[in-house]
Amino acid sequence: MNDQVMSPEQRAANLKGMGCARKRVEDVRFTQGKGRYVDDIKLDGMLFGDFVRSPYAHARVVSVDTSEAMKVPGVVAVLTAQDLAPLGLHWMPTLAGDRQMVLADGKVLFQGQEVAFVVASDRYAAADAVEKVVVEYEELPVVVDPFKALEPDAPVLREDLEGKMTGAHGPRRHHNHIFTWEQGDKDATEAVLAGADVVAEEMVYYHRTHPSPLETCGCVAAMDKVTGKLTLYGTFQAPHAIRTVVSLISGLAEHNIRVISPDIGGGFGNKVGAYSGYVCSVVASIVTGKPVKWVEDRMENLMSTAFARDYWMHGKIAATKEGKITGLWCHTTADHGGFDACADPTKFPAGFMNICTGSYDIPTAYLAVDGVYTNKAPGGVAYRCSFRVTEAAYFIERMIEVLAIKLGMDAAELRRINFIRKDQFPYQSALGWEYDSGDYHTAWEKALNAVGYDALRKEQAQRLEDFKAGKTRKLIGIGLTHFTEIVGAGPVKNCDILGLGMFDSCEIRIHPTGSAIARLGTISQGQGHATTFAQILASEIGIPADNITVEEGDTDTAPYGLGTYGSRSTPVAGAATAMAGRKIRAKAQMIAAWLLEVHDDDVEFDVDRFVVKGAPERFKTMKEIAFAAYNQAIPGLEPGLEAVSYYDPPNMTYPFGAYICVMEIDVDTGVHEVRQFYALDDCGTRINPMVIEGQIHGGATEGYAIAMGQEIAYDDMGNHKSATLMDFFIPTSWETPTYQTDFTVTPSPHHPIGAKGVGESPNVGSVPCFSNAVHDAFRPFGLTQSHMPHDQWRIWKIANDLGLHG
Ligand code: PCD
Repeated sequence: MNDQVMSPEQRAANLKGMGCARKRVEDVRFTQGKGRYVDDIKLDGMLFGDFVRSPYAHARVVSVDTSEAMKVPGVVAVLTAQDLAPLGLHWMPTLAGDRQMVLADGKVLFQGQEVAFVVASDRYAAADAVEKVVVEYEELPVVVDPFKALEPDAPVLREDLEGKMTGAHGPRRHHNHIFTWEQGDKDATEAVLAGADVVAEEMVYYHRTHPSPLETCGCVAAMDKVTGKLTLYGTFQAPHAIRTVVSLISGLAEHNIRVISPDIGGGFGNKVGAYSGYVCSVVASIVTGKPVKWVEDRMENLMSTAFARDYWMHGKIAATKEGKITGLWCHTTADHGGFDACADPTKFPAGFMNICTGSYDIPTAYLAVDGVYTNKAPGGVAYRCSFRVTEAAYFIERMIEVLAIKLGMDAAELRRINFIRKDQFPYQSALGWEYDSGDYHTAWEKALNAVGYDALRKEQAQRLEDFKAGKTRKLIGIGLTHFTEIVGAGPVKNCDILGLGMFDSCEIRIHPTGSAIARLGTISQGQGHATTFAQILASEIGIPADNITVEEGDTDTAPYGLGTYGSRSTPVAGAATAMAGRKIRAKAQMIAAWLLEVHDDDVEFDVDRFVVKGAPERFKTMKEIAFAAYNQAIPGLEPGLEAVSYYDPPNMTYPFGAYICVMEIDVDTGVHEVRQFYALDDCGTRINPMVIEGQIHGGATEGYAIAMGQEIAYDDMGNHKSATLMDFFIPTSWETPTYQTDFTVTPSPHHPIGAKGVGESPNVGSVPCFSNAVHDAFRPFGLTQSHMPHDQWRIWKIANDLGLHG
């Protein structure tokens, strides 16, 4: 069929644009083992770096003797803080306005901290030499509990800050205190609490965990001494920001630095920050004039590069007897480890934790967060979470359950009567955000109906009878969650990282034959941007997605952008893509009008062409227009068809979802079984339903891991107890539940295509959902709060503490 006779629907389908479940184009190489990851990069004469790490969580470094290590065949250099000091590189700035040791300078503050960097001709020689570096330590008292860290006589962790009572985020009131961040109205909230019919209070702990991507962090630094150009390949979620930071801290001119993020095997927030390995590799390459590769192993990844969560959230929630919430109060103690290296926009030391009023119309609220130093690894990354949104969602979704218990109400009903109503959007929250759009009641009813909520409650009640009658040892828990996220950082006016405004970008070049390349400031780590961003463009400019290459991650070619994390690519770079597409379309319209010999206003866009209004048989396809752009002398128009857009979003987007989990719990063994998991997501306009479904499956599986077993644990001496995958729970297909996905569509009013982010939603929403299911099973026996992860032992312990073991 030629395109004269195809219907607009058929032509639209050919584009594989927005809404199409287009197969992921990147999977052609991934499924054939043809991806190119950092460790696949092999350069001539490449050397390998490896770290000597501290066995102690807190110790003075008395001496470092590298002489024996230097004798190991193949060893080229061993760097210590002393070598980096003359360059001013023994410490580096963190994303949170603190500074962090690149290599131990006088003391170590967490187990696994980098002490020396060995550079050798191969990785084995480097590892052998690591064993030969002799470090003399003098142990110091260890603090792993953030509450103990704030006691008056707690050991001083950061001696470099001694006497400095002001930090990056205001006053410090103790030597291990980092900041206090306050939002909302304290007095008003306390007045509401004092006069409320009902107040529920709880300490909700979201334990320390780790993103643990399949591929660990790594880089290859290659300094070309002839051209003076440094090429840095790495697992970077924000390649442009890394280029700027490398320039600022190394003094190399930014145009002489080229940062390349090749294929990335999962990021999940782990690859946002800057790590010692990057700095040491760059220095080693500059010093030796050879490329230097550093790739951490699994234990190093779990011990040193980043952590997530570790928030102690003390909450109070006030309501009327009928269950209308009147106030929310939260005080969080945030354990940041040895250095404050949290990855958050500069003005938000506790990220977007102030979204903790969730999906509810809460008139009065107050939030305070205290950041605290302990002898644990630094990081505080947004593990599939837009800067502490997951902590906020967990907090409010637990507090709602706790309030329901106090009120003796059904938790689904309690949510229903407190949701922000559809007609209240845009909604100004008590903690400072303007929610763009939402329709929570519709989503909630759809979810409850889909699982047959009333029947489930009846079944649960019957099971409880049977349990009490001694007929069964299994309880049923029904976990409910309605979450609201805030993603797409962000307006430049209030979101920056290290002073870099958080816009994003897209540059499009249409080739003469009607195909195109689009380059973006973001970088896919598995999300499928090459697939989905081409779909946005296909719909915007009428060129089939299959004819559009999407390229990211090379700072020499891509326009400047802030990268991919915080589910910001769709809200920000996706918007830039649509806007750049519209610029192309505007020029194409002028070309078409000239070709058709009519006025610009007399042609209109129709899927993949411009047609003369009222004369549909007269048209020029985008393919024809592209050719003309390069081959016709059009009066008043430059040749070519290119556009670039830098997009500063007017607001963030607020995706939401309704999740329900049905869990069977064996009281005697603590073994659980997820019988059903239903996930309804509303991310506004959906670009690719299949990609979205994949995102939900992946994120919910991470959420399942976090809620049911994954934990970064330390003993009292600061020894890391979960640095291998034997101890750190990663679900296999065996444990992974089956998911049922669903959706509603409430477009974002300010996004050019109405899309909101979705990548993080399933992690944010599923953790409270799984956790609420566990709690719900034991609600009839008086359980109000039990900390995650709900592994077998802890569930058994709940039952035992409640006297259910006879
Ligand atoms: N989408 C669609 N539609 C809508 C939305 C969205 O379709 N509406 C799609 C897109 O396009 C893409 C995805 O989906 O593709 C996602 O998106 P978003 O949400 O926008 O996001 P992004 O930015 O792109 O990404 C990020 C995210 C995050 S953040 C995370 S963690 C994770 C997620 O993503 N990571 C990952 N997902 C994933 N996947 C994979 N595979 N891998 C990875 O690594 Mo952070 O902050 O970093 O923590």
